[in-house]
Amino acid sequence: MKQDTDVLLDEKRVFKPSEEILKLANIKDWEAEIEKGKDIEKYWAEKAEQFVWFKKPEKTLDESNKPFYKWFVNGKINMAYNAVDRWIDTDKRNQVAILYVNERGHEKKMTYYELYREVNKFANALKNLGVKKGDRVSTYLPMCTELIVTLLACTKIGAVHSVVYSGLSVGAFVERINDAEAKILITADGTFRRGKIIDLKKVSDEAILQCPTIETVVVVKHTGIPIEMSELSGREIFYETLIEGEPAECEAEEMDAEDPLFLLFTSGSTGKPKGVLHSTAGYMVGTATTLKNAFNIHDGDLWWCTGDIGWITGHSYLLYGPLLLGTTTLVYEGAPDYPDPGAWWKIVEKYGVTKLYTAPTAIRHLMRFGNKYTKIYNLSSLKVLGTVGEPINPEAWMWLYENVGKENCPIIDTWWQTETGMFMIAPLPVTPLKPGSATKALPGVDADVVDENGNSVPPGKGGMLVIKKPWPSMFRTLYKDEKKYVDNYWKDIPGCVYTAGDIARKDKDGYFWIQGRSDDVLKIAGHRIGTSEVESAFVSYPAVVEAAVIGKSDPIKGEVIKAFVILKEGYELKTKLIEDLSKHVRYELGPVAVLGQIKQVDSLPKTRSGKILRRVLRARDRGEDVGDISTLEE
Ligand code: 6R9
Repeated sequence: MKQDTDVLLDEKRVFKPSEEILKLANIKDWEAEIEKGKDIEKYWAEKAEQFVWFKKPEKTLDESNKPFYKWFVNGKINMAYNAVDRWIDTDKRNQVAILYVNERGHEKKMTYYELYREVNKFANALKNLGVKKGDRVSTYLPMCTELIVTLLACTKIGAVHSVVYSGLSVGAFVERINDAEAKILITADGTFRRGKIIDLKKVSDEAILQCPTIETVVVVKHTGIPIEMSELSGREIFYETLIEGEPAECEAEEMDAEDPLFLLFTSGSTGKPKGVLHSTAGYMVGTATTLKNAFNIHDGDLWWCTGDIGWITGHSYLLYGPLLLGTTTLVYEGAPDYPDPGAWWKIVEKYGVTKLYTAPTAIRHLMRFGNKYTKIYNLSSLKVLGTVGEPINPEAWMWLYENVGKENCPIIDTWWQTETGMFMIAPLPVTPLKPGSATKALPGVDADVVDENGNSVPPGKGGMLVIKKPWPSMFRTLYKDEKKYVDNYWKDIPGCVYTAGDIARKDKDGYFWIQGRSDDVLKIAGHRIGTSEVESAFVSYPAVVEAAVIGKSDPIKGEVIKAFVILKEGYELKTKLIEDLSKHVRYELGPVAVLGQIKQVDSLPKTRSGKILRRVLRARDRGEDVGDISTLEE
């Protein structure tokens, strides 16, 4: 949701931590910790000591080939070893690692030891399928324990995982698998959603026909609906058949600190989604440290991140961060309001969730039902709340603070990105909070708001949000596109500065107020989608000649799609065509592409070089001044 920061900068409310929060805090002095984090090498080197290394790094940071930074040079480490194996020899062995719950009330608990055994079995099975270090393995799975097992099994043997979000459809699926040149696909029969079962296998069957690199499809029986397995023997195999009889021990592959860990596709402002590549050690250090700091994680916590594993939020803070800290992580499969709008609060009460991390769009959705449901259930186990995905508007912040947190829980508004891998701007529980501000950069992170010359802008003035020093869990490149990595992120400002693509302001206290994207990336219900992707989906429909797409603000989703289409002669935008077009876009991109409005036009504003001026469409749509249109063709 785009923030009106002029109004927000006048925000006078400041929420100071209570005595109890101060007492429980791992870090009690926020400013002092930020000071400590200014020596980034020293700070992050210390944080790296929490892990078991096969070989300690020789150097913390190598800046010799900017922006291709290297962290923990020549260190040898393994993710799965540190997230799972390490706990087996401690009293966490029988602690629940994963608590899976679904909207039907079914639950499944996996202790660290059970997780260890299953990861090893699946890792051995993957090896038998010919998967080697560096090979790509894709998943198209619902939120389930097998997804977590798969990803950990990949990291155990050094395979690079590439998760395709189960809400994406055929078009997006094919593109991602082919770009990753994945060898193996793990999918499931279906997923539970709002009382229905969504058939994932059908999507995967259709998509896989266009994915020549896939050698084997592994199918998880998750919902139990009948499915058809392929006739081609050997190509499709059930997960349970595959791991049957596999040994429950598997040696962890010694990975170089910089070896790739995973690929995750995300939308940019131009072209197709790009594969964001994360590497091993830095990502581990960054995610574990920021989670521990921002949410004050300690033994006994029940951590619940409501984000899907298909997005970076799920990778960093549902799976890896929590397990690296030896926490219990809750995996929920279902919608927040099914079977009723008390679904989440019921889970908080039943299991005693202590830390809840969610999205502003979900909060705004649940706010509509008032405070009835948050009153029915006892939410007193909650200690810290957090949000991610888009700016949180002060109304949603206050609702969460008062009705869910009962004015006892700090709200950790975390600004970060797929590319950053970890939280970048966020408070600690002891930070004085202002509703709607993510406060300041975390210790060890150097963020700023600058003009096009890279100079810090004065308080209250808008500018580009940048990161001035490298951070350990930074992405290392865009898969197979180093040029785009450099051009898109590191070239806008002189010197080697990372531009995030967001506009922000700082107030007189140095607090950041993020305004939204400065490029053609939409955030629909917190999900990132590029206008160009949506436009290509439109023009791949026979009746459409040309399309331009902008974001339209929406009270719940933050933004939805408004499309302007030029139709072929003889076509008119009537109900049937609108329906067909909506269906087509959904088929190509999945339900994340929420259409707000489609409008038929005769022409689109373009530059002389033929680039669509979405800025002009946006301004006209909002009834604002269109600004400088000297480059407009006509
Ligand atoms: C983690 C994630 C990144 C973009 C980012 C920004 C927006 C995320 C935010 C936020 C304001 C926050 N964003 N968190 N804006 N306040 N707390 O969402 O990654 O999907 O890559 O999106 O999301 O615009 O640039 P990703």
